[in-house]
Amino acid sequence: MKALILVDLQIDFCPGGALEVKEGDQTIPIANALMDQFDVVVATQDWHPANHGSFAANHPWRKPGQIIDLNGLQQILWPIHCVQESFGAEFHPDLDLSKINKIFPKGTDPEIDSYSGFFDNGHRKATGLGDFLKKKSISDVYVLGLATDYCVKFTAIDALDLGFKTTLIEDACRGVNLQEGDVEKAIGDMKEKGIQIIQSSELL
Ligand code: VGL
Ligand code: ZN
Repeated sequence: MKALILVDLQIDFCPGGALEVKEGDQTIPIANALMDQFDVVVATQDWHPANHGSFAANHPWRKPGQIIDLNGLQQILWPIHCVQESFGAEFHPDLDLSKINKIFPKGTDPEIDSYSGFFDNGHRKATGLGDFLKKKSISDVYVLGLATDYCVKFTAIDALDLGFKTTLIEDACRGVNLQEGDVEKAIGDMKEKGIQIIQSSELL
């Protein structure tokens, strides 16, 4: 059985959003076109409380892009984004929600960030996504979404580590590229670990 994981296809990660990813919205039509091919479709949703520790604005004098120690973990500071119940935290309006079986919110604990859809960045708490996929007898997962160099990468790596045969749909992802080459490096890291990299045309 095959599952499609849609990572953070939210307004704040698309052009005009609070943490906009270049061409982030170009992933949406591909996601919609692919959903029918899967037994299970799940979506992760970055879902932060307003006092979240990853927001630069919650740390005196800090600016987005700086790195701090947040409860023992290195944390890149971000602009305020994906605040629970806010407009920017909603899924992109063109995303077809009718075919999504379950939504997994993440980043809800103000004390720790969560790039992966499976665990927080300290691997302390699970979101339930892994158990959900196992219960549905999923063997293969396909990952797409935003952002390639953060949430997509860590979601795909955790999927692989949990024993799923894991494939990244490269053209259905876009990255932040805080530093030039970050997306390329993220793809290389995933490939090296054993994640298969494909283009959506290979499925459509
Ligand atoms: C993400 C930075 C902060 C992502 C989420 O979805 O990749 N990046 N929060
Ligand atoms: Zn976030």
